[in-house]
Amino acid sequence: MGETLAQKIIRAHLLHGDMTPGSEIALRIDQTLTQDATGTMAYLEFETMGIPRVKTELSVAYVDHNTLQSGFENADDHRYLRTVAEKHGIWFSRPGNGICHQVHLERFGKPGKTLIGSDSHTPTAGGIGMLAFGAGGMDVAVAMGGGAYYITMPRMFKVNLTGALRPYVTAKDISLELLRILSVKGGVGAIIEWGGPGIAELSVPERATITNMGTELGATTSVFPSDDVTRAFLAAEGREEDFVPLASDPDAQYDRVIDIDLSTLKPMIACPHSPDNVVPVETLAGTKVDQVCIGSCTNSSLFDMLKAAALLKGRTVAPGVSLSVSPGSKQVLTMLADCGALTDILSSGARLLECACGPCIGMGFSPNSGGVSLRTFNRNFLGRSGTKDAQVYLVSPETAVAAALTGMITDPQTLGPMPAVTLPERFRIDDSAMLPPAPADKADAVEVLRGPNIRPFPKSRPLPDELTAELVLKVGDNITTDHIMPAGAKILPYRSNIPKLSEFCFTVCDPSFPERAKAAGDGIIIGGSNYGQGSSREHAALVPMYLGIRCVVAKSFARIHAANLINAGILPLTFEDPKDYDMLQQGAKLRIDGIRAGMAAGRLTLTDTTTGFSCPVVCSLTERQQAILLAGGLLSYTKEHAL
Ligand code: MIC
Ligand code: SF4
Repeated sequence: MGETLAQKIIRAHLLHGDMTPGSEIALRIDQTLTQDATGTMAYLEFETMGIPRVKTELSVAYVDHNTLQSGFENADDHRYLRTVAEKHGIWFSRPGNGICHQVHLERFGKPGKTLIGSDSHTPTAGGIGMLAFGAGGMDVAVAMGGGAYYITMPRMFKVNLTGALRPYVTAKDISLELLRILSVKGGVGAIIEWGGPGIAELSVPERATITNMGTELGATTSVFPSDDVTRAFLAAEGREEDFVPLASDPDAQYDRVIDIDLSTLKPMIACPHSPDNVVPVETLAGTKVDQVCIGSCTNSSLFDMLKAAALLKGRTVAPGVSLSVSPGSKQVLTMLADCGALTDILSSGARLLECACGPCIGMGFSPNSGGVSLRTFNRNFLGRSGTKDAQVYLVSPETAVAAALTGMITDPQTLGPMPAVTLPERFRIDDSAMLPPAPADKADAVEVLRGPNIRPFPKSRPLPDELTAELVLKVGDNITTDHIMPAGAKILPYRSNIPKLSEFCFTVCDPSFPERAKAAGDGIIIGGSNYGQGSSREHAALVPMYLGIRCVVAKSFARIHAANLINAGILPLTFEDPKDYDMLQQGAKLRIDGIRAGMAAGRLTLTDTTTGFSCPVVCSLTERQQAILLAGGLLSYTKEHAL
């Protein structure tokens, strides 16, 4: 039987395990990336492993999230990242060089290679035929040290594209349509492969928009074949030698096939506060808009920016709208300047922001109170923009420009003929903002510089055999990591300072949580389904661990967050019968006995000692994961076991 493209890459990198869906596999990782908001922790973890140089083919430290420097904290982090990278054999992408996923695609992505990154949108590199996964910082640290990356072998989904997109209908609309069909849980446990005749028309950056948003489906990753389109992109980046052709076998088997006829698609929009809350743009036409943002790792390529510039040319942003444009990379920005498109953007009244994540993570440009913001981004979770009562919608660059010009949600198809946009055959190659690591024989002389914002990594405790703990928080379905550990300009600077960060934990849901959790000593959180969706931030596990959380019992977990909980030494359990969720009330005293034996048997009993209610809970952990928990987290485990 033939293999899918993802199965071929997995087989070529398989270190342990068998490729039966649902069983644990260990993969050799060729490349890693970090961004600054998760990177500081990842490198602190790497340092504690005592390995002098990374063992990957390539590791890169990007700075793109915490670029506002309203105090010393972010600048300290940048300096730490630059020096720790230089010492340990890691490339350093300076602030201003661009968003990690966009720059990685341009300069480093290679078809057929594996990549893990401490950012959930690392699957963006699937647009160039890489098998790329978002992971917690500790997993990235282990991979940098030459250790394997463990995942559950996914099922294989295929999205088969036929037909061709009509003007004003874009790659973003394909992603939104798939979110409408599958929901934010629809890709859980699966790799999504894209194929069919329709992909020939999609450039690598458009493919990357789609693989980027696969994260919002909960998918393990998403991947496109490597074909003539890939070769042309690599040639434009001056890296044609990195091209290898890759495709699934004609008789490859998929667990699910979804057909989308591109010619029937319309411009789509995701409504507040979830990326799967999708309807056609035309159904909301006329809704007043306060703010429009174009950029983010989803839609900040040269192609996206040129289209936006062509539509803005000679026109003026509506008086009530504030429009921001953040190109994805220095390459994109300088090419916009070279061809004059930047002038068209600025003349329209747009505000140019840095080549960074910016408004996507609430790092500036928060909407006005109750404001309606249309963004070309990938997430619109409650409060993520920095304005709690803002209404954030997700759209394509074309729909974003239409709203910026008219002041209301507008189907871009009403703007008249779409101006032609062509991409140059060669991109502008200037890697001056990408600093190489010190050569191995000079590394000893590099001093790693730390400021007062860089606090030591918090210590986790081995899991006890009997746990008595307070149910400190009960939350509902689809709790995101933005609920657990909010971000934004005020909080992100403390990503290297867990004690300070803990003051903000879960405050979106309950401002009293940090105080109550601390006072409770040991704590348990009860969650609904898809607990921990969204970001890869391990802080959403490290901070609860610091506040005394020992266990989370949920109806189901998002993949990266479940791994982060285990890495932090927190026991993730699921209800055998989801109805038992209703029987537990916040404040109850809970007990779990015989944890060691129960983990091995896959089943434990949770008892509410306040009411006497008890219920079975499922503990589906591999032996390795059990050992990590018993050791008190992945760092303690790696100290006991060779990588
Ligand atoms: C996000 O988009 O939520 C982030 C910010 O990029 C996160 C990483 C982080 O929290 O630092 C992610 O997607 O993993
Ligand atoms: Fe940055 Fe937003 Fe992309 Fe996360 S989703 S990497 S915050 S641009």
